[in-house]
Order: sequence, then C-alpha cells, then structure tokens
Amino acid sequence: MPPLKKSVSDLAVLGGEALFPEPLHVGRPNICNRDALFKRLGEATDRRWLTNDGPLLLEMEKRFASFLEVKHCIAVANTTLGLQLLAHVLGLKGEVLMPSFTFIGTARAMEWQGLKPIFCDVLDARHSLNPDAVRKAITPNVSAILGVHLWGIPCEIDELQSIADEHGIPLIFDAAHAIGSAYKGRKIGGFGRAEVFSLHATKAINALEGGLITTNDDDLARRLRLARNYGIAEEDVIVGTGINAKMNEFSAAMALSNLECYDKLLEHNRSLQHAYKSALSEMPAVQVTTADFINEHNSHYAVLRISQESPVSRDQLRRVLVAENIYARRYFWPGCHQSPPYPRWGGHAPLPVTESLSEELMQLPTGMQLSVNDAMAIGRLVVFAIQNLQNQLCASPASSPGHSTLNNNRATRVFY
Ligand code: T4K
Repeated sequence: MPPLKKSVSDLAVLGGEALFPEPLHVGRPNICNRDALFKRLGEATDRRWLTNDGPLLLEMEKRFASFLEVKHCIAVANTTLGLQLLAHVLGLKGEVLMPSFTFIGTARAMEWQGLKPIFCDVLDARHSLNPDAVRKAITPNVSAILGVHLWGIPCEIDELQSIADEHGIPLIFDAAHAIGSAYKGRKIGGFGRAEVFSLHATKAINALEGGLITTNDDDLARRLRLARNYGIAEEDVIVGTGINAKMNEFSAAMALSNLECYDKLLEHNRSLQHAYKSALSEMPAVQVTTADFINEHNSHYAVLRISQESPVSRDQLRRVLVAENIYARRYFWPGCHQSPPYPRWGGHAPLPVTESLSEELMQLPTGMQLSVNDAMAIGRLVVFAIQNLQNQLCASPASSPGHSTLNNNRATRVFY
C-alpha cells in the first residue's frame, strides 16, 4: 500500500510528494486478454474483411445477445449514434423526457434528431429519472421517455414502464453504463422498447469506440439493422433511410476479448467498491453511493457523495486528489440543462436534486489499473484530507497559500 501521509504538509496539494507516481484515471481502459485480442486482430487482418458485417461482428452480436439475455443485439459505432438511430426508427417527434443528470451525449443524440429534450429531476438515491417528475412533465408533445441507468444502477423501470404504457409512448434506455447490470434479477438489455449500451474505451467492456442496441422486438431490430447501413438491404437493394453507424472488425475483436474477462473484472471492481466503502466507513459526510447498489450494477463507477455537511467541499477534495495523481472526475457537472443550448430552450421544471448531485458527486478510479490496497489508500487519503484540512483551513486566514490552492475552482464553499 502507498505510504500514508503523516502531516498535512505531506499532501501534494501543499507541496508534498504525490501518493501515486503515475496518474490514475477514471475510465482507464480495461484490456484483460491481450493474447485473445491480438489473435483475433491477426485473423481479421489475414482475412482482409474489416467492416460491414464481418465474422467477428456477427459472432460478437450473438455472444452479447446471449450475455445480455435479449433476442437482438445490433452493434453500432457508438452509443450516441445508437440513440439517434433508435429515435429515427421509432419516428420520435417533438419532445423527449429525459434526465439532465447524464452525459451530454444523451441530450445531443435527441437534439441531433430534431427533438427537444425536456429534463426531469432524478431520484436522490439512484440518480436516475424520478417517476413522479416524469408523470408531471407528460404533455401531448412528448413522444418518448428516455431513462438513463446512471453508473449502471437500473432506473425505476416498472414505474417508468407504467407511465409510458398509460400514455401510449415508448420507453427507451440509455444503458451506456449498464453492461452486466440487472433489475429484479433480469439483465439490463431487454427492458422498454430498446436499450443502448456503450462500448467506449472508458466503459466496463470496451471496443475502443462502440455501442450495442438491444431489443426483443423483431421488427424494430430489422429496421435498426437497415438504418445502421444507410437502409441497404443487399447489393443494389435500398429499402429505407439510414446512416453509417457500423462497427468495424477491430472493435468487435476488442469487445469479444474483453467480454471473455468480464467476470474477473466484475469481481475486482466489487472488491474496489468494498475497499472504498470500508476506508470511508467512519466519515459520514462522504458516502460511496454506488456501494449501496452493489448487487444491481456492474461496479464500474465508484461514486462518492461529499455532502454539504463536509467541511471540505467536493471541488476542494478533488484538487487534493488530483495533486496526488488521482484524477477523480465530477461527472456530470454542471448537468445538461446548464449546457448550451439548453438554458435558452428551457421548458423544464426546477431540478433541485440534479443540481445538488452535480455539486456533490465525484468519481474515483476503478478497474484493473488499481489494486484493492490502492483503493484503501485513496479512501484513507480522503479521510486524512478532510480531517486535517478542516483544522488547517479553520486555523489559517482565507488568503493563505493552502486556501488559494484549494479554492482555485468555480464551485467552492466558504469555510468560515
Ligand atoms: N450516455 C452516457 C450516460 C454516457 O456516459 C456516454 C458516454 C454516452 C451516453 C455516449 O456514449 P458513446 O457515444 O461515447 O459510446 C468520456 C467518454 O468519452 C464518454 O464515452 C463517456 N460517456 C463519458 C462518461 O466519459 P469524457 O469527455 O469525460 O472523456 P475524456 O477524454 O475526458 O476521458 C475520460 C477519462 O478516461 C480520462 O480521465 C482519461 C481516461 N481515458 C480515456 C480514454 C479515451 C484513458 O485512460 N484512456 C483512453 O483511451 O467522456
């Protein structure tokens, strides 16, 4: 385990040596089976079949459909395009209800299809759509509900499905984070009309870039397959509209090789969640929110919530960690509704939970780059920083070097 700090001046943010010699990133790609990967890349290279429904892609779609317990799996170039294809094929018009508390790509996909995102607030514990907020936001202009299984924690799917059914509109999911997660014992992938996963480099299973649309609807799957290849059914036969959203063979090789190690990765990430939680167990102002849902999600994101009661704010703590080479992130700050062009578009109810979450959450590194001891050390560093900086900051004038180093940020809190 990296040596712990003895005094506050050992903190790198105050001039001490960094805890880790190399940067630790949130979203560091997991490449678990290099031999299998390079073998597949070699075979694809020899075959000279590199994209357009190649054999690796077809094998991958089959293997992921089985893994996700769903009838159809359509591989695409990325999630954003997958969501666009889905909106296009479902013929969505007007407005789509969705959370603001998500990656900007969720909103961009709808916007790019000429749809207006109407942002609804999220649940304080699960961080996904609040069904009551969704119910209140339904109008005749709304053509779909788009839930996001944030951090891989499933949405309140049953309640959202009831609302969608009552109003005769489709429920679809951005499942970018949720590969391997489960809702009431059933894998995410077969809920709503369709779900869209991300295989981006930063995700639990990566294909460099990539996405998967999953559905149990035969006709929808057929139309999605056509739409990802310009509407081309076969040589010289064009039967619909579409765009290029195809995945190539190298990406499929990466996805297949990583899928084969998923169980090992899941076990490792679960141990990291436990380690973070145990290191922080005596610090009530800081919770590992994802650890509370460990049996439902894939444990790929480790999310800390630094409450308003904490004497050291989220952004101050993040500066402390970054100085130690722990590149914690503040996904998803400031929330889509505060990013252009959406503030101009308006049209949504107040989003108090979204706004407090976006000020309080911080993601810590996970994955194969990190050992359980490293996670324990990071957790203990957080405790040390909060306990010691609290004393230091309360004892020193606001103009001291410690203060300015920590407060050089847009969203900070006043200490006294
Ligand atoms: N919906 C949701 C809920 C999403 O989170 C996302 C994507 C989408 C939809 C859209 O999915 P895709 O269309 O991308 O399939 C990153 C990813 O680019 C993005 O895919 C992801 N969510 C988002 C949460 O994270 P940035 O802007 O934070 O990326 P960046 O370049 O800052 O990298 C993130 C971290 O990963 C860095 O700390 C460095 C590390 N990293 C990154 C790459 C690419 C590496 O260590 N190696 C790498 O190769 O968006």
